[in-house]
Amino acid sequence: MIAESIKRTKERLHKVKRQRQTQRRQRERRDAFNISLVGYTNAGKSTLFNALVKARAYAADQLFATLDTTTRQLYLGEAGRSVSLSDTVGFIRDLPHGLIDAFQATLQEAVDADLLLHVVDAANPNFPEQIAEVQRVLGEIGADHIPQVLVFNKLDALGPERRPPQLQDVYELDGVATPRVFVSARGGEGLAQLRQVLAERVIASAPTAPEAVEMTADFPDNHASSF
Ligand SMILES: Nc1nc2c(ncn2[C@@H]2O[C@H](COP(=O)(O)OP(=O)(O)OP(=O)(O)O)[C@@H](O)[C@H]2O)c(=O)[nH]1
Ligand SMILES: [Mg+2]
Repeated sequence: MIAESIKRTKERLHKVKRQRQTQRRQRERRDAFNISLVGYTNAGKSTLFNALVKARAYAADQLFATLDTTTRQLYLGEAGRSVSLSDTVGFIRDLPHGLIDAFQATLQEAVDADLLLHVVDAANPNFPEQIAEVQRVLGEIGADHIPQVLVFNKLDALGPERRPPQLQDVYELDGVATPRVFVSARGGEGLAQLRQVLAERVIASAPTAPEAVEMTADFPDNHASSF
């Protein structure tokens, strides 16, 4: 009887732990400032994701386990806090019909974002059409109201005659004046400016959430196992 009781208690404990983990994940999403990388396929989203996250990977490690595989914490020193950065699937024209549902499901991350980092392959002569296509899909999934920062990537691949006079300016995107930063995700140029622009956005739109305090108070078990 005692063995049976221990077993049942253990099962209950396991269930409670799982529920708490789910709750914590939801809370993290709600409290965090969520940034999603979106853009046409091959624009360099994943390369940029890695470049940004690696820069401060030390701060991120502890929270990785509780987030999706494509989401990482990104510490923005200029804003004094972390944000949550998600890589997403690349947009592409004329997606086969059978794939549209699966594609849109994976883009749910983008719909929930506070800010979209719209990555563009600036070295591709078709970039204006690609931007238009991404805008169209964002409209379709209901993410066209989310503020954007445009990242014109592959700066290193632009000839000297196409190099912009400054790395940071404003681009008119469907009638909206949108901050734009030129970067080379591969070489690292412009990433400091991008972090600065992101930090300004975070400071402007979200009060600092007392995440650490809340986690300690509500989830001592998870907290302890994370460090
Ligand atoms: N020259 C140059 N190439 C880059 C740069 N960033 C990414 N690339 C290359 O562009 C290609 C696509 O990069 P990814 O990061 O996989 O692009 P993505 O947007 O994640 O692509 P999907 O996942 O297919 O949507 C790779 O060959 C990268 O090495 C850059 O700054 N300069
Ligand atoms: Mg990718």
